[in-house]
Amino acid sequence: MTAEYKVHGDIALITLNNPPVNGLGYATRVGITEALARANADATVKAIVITGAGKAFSGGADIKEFGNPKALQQPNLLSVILMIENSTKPVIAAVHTVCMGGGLELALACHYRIAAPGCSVALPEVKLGLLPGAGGTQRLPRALGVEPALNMIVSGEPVKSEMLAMLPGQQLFNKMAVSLESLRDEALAYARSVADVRPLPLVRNLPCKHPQGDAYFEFARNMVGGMSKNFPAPLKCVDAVESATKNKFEAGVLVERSLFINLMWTPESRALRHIFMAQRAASKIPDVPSDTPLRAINSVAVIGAGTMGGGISMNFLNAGIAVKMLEMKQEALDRGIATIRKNYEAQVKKGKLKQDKYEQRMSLLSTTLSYDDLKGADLVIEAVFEEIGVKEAVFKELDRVMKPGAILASNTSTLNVDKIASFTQRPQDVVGLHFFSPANVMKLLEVVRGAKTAKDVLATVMVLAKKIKKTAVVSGVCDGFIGNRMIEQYGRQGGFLLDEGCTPVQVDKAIEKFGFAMGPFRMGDLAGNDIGWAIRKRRYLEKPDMKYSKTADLLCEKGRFGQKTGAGWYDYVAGKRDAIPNAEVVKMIEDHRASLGIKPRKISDEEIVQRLVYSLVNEAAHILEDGIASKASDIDMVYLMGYGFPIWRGGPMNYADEVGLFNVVQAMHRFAQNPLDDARFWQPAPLLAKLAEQGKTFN
Ligand code: T1G
Repeated sequence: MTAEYKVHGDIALITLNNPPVNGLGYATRVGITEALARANADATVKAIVITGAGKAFSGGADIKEFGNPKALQQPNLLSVILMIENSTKPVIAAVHTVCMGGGLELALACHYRIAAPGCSVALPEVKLGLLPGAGGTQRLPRALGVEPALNMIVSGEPVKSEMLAMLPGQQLFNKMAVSLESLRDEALAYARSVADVRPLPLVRNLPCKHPQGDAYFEFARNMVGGMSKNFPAPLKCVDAVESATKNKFEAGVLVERSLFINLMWTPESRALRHIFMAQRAASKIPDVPSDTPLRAINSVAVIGAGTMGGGISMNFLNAGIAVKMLEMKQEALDRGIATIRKNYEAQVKKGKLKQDKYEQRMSLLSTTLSYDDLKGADLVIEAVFEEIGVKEAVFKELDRVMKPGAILASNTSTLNVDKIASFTQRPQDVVGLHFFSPANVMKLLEVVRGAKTAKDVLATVMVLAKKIKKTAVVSGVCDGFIGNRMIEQYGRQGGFLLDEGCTPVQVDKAIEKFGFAMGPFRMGDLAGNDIGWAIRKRRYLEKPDMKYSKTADLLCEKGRFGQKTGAGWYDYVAGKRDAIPNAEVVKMIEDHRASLGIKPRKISDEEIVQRLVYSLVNEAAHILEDGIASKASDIDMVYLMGYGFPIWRGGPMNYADEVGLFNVVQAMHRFAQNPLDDARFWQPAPLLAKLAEQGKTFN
């Protein structure tokens, strides 16, 4: 039953019960209307309380229903809300834990609201590229005041109930309960106390004005417009709230409705809703049951106190998990600790971290020069030099000292995790945890599943990833896992584009206009061109017939490794990150092109973007075929969280779906005609060709 009904004396109690967050899906909406009708028909009932079972009052409309007719099936949320407002008996919302989106809109339609302290109250629709579509933009300003309401609607951020109850003149909460535990009984008592009060108060009848209306909303538009480039919803939120101050309630609701419906069909909203579901889907591994018992992780060991080791350690310290860092030499340990301190002190200086929190985190960090000190750790992560011989030595030692059941993880970004596991007697305990640099900042974590990695190890690291605020995506074992395997093709296209007539600036600008944080050449300069150089040397020894541009090698032969050498594809001034185009590099590209007998041609930004992005899509389709990734949305999460793909486009696979796979395949056929490109690569992956032919999508 998704809306339980029980009468306590003369008060009817309706309890929403649609786990996990009492989403207001169709069945729940029907349940509410039936319960309301029953309460209104029962003469012994004097008032009605609505509350939520479990860990939410309500998380809002059921996002899983969006885009399908069920979301609009009567009774839709608007009808439920009207039924509450038209009830002949007072309806009291007893809110707790989570009261968001449509859940808050439902509460706002009630005649009274009582809240438990600690309840997260929000209208987060803007984070889905929407705006509150069931009266929230019209009622919240009336209940809370225009400015606090607009701030909540434009940010989508939750505010604690007790904070809102303190706002002067607020009429959102008529009463604060003493506690979560006493909320229900207090709500029943409060209902009795207002049962005979007439007229029934309605939020819609409250005034909604702002003393400096036009000036305030102009200011709001300038602020919001500046922060929401590429996202249409925030400015529409301003329009909707402004309409509440300028129109009667009924007219304002119509404005809200039309804005909401229009936003629902924007590609940006589809992308954000896709990301919301993709983020949660990533933690589900098809063949690992959700109730798999987890291994306890109370202490972590990190091998290597370099940039990666230090960054990785910080993630666990931030989550309150003790870390023991091991190095070969004391000065390496000292350097590592100093770097961690510097990072935290910078956060304290910016006011992002309290001094006592910083000290508490540092108290969880210890160091050692001896493997024997690690044996008690529940998880050990090696972040040593990216060379298989070094990994072998480390894992042989770990196999010797670590207690049975400890998880042995490698932070390798390109080496074979099965090979690494074979250095131990316990391959079932070995897994790849590929953090992205800077490891304490980047949200993405590729969890590399070895052939023998145990299911409880996977389940454990997926839950741990959430605890250290990472978005974890499971990858199978292949060269480059998911992200780096795709970026190889992206980088190859970048090289071909230079050989065919582009400059680094033109390629970077085109893809940055598309929305990438950085184009391939600025990114190479940031990461270090020598890293790609070393990978190309190894990789193209293994695949001698793989076609690729030698331009990047020529650049590295000049020692132009990027920001770390003050010069790469661009020049850099010490202490600044501005990428300054360099005429010699352009000349080097032109000379190389001439040496190949290539006549440069003008290449459009559209072709640049399509070749860069569709190379990701085609390689991703192969990754899906090879079972390296289990779902297309996982690949989107990798590229959104780890490679700067524009959020408002939802990831490469979502973007390809938006363009239409038929059109992607057509473009690939064109690229395959280009003799300077790699025609073999541009053969659409069979999965992509099949989906395109069937008019289907990846997601
Ligand atoms: N609809 C459907 N499923 C939802 C959901 C929702 N609104 N919110 C959460 N879930 C699922 C989620 O997919 C996951 O499922 C599980 O609940 C736990 O979520 C007209 C149109 C509520 C703060 O945007 O912010 O109302 O993975 O892992 O960390 O104006 O979920 O277990 O299968 O995030 O404790 C507006 C979105 C909707 C709220 C809980 N509401 N949700 O966080 O758990 S639009 C939102 C959240 C709307 C009206 C409009 C969070 C949470 P699974 P979780 P959590």
